Amino acid sequence: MSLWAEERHDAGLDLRYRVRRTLFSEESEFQRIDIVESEGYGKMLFNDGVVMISERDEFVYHEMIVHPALFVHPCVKRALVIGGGDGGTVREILRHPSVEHCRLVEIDPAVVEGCKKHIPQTSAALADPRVEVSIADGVAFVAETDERYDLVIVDSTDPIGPATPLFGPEFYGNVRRVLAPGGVVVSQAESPFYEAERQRSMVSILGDLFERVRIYNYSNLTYPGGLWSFTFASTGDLCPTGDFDPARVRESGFEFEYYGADVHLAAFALPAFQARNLSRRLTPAKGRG
Ligand code: AG3
Repeated sequence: MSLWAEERHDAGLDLRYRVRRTLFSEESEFQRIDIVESEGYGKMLFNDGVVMISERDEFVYHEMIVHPALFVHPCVKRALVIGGGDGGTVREILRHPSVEHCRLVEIDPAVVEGCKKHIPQTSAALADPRVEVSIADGVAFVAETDERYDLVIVDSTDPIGPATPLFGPEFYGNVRRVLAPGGVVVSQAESPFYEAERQRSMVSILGDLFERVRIYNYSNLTYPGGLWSFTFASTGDLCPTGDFDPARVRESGFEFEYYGADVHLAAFALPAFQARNLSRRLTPAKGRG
């Protein structure tokens, strides 16, 4: 008998992964959480049957959601992660020595618990003394907190269930409120193939609230279609390409699996179909950016 874990996608697509064993299954207040050991992708986390991470390719997503902003912002001291209970985003943020405090706000304790038990590759970072984990609704958190951050990362699942408000204007109004002057917000922005309309809506919501708005791409192994995006928005004039200094990446001495100075710049170059879809709302790059 063979066991499969599958992600069933709306577009008539089914992605199936052969499972060696199931490590964790829980029906939480918010969603169903499964952690499995797969045949070819290491351990995998599914929320409501949607792939969140695989050990095999999580480096792509986590490096790309974090480093472009941290290498463009002059000095991120305080970072806020909404979602991302697996800890991968926090792990990459903590590599930057300027970071003094990182708060993770995850709505579902079962995600943090399951990953702490079974996926140390990402979750070990959550034990770092610079990190504070809050089990809370990120939407309410940004509406209520007095804290201010240099960087906010919205490390969300697809716009379904508890994540839906994380794609809306009210939430981003409050994200803007918690950002320090010159602050940056980076958000999980789905697939340019499957979610063209969602990308348009995100870019337009951000465009109403932020000074600069761009979108950039990464290519991974486990999300439907492979090519996925993040939005980048800043409250000040910071341009993710024009204000990017490749020497900073080299001087960091960091070793990456995916990100790098060339990848940084290339990621903001959009395929024509995506650029056309978003053209009306994106901020032009500064200089030759
Ligand atoms: N968050 C990205 C979820 C998007 C995946 N969508 C999908 N498979 N249809 C992952 C959290 C990693 N920290």
